[in-house]
Amino acid sequence: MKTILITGAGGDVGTHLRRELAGRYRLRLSDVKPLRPLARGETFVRGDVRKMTDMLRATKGVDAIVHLGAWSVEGDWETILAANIAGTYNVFEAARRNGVKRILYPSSNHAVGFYRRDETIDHRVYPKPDSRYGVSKVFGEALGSLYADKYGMEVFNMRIGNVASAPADKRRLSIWLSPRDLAQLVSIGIEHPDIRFEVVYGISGNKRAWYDNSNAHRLGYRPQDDSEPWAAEKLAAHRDHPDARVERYQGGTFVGAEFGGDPSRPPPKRPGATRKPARPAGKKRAGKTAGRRK
Ligand code: 15L
Repeated sequence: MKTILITGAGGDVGTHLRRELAGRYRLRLSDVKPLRPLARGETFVRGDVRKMTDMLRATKGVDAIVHLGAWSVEGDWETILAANIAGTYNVFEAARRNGVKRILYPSSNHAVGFYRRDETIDHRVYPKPDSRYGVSKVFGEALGSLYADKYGMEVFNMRIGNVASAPADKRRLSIWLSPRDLAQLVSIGIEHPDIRFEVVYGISGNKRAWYDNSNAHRLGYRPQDDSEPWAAEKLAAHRDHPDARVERYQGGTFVGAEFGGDPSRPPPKRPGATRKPARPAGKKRAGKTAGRRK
């Protein structure tokens, strides 16, 4: 049985993952605060991602790492720098030094949050982060790319939408990821024999998705859930945000926060996104033209 390190295991996503992966892997849980009680098959190692020595200890002897330990929303620069930039570097570098090849990196929808909701984007689009938090996720993807190309690490980037037992609101109907679909995606990231560097979207099979998740499907992902059963309820409860940008862009409130641009000016066009309705049958999907990996 493989031993999997989960950093930041005490957070929301880690808590879902522990439950879903129980019995399938030996789980080494790491967090800044002790986690109690531990289930069978779990061990705990106290670890702060901001400290290289902690990460060297935590990553020793594991088969793969799910690196969840981070600041998980927008934050001031010092917080993002320490937890998400330095923290992610520490985990990749500690893994490299300990000979751990495979890292599952939970990127975020906020790495591409400045794409509009009437666009469908795939895994090859140019990043358009909507926040310092989103920038830190782009950094993590870039670091993974470097470690894959330079050191032969196997890096599986999941641009996660929102993990919850049910979609929280209208926006999350498009980006919801159920815990069991999260576990399926993570298992693919751990087990797939041909991972070098991949980007997939961490969403369930949502009818209202803004993403073309064909790369995840290519790797065998078959989501079991769809947010649609909650659609009527969430749409009825929805009230448009007073800031139109929050409704226009995929990143929602992360986009509106601290906005300093001219809202009447359209954002620069980047290759790789199509406006809905989706392309006519037979035409190439968005994202096949820019310098991308696949
Ligand atoms: C994320 O990346 C965050 O970690 C999570 O807290 C949510 O804000 C989620 O995105 C979202 O966009 O709903």
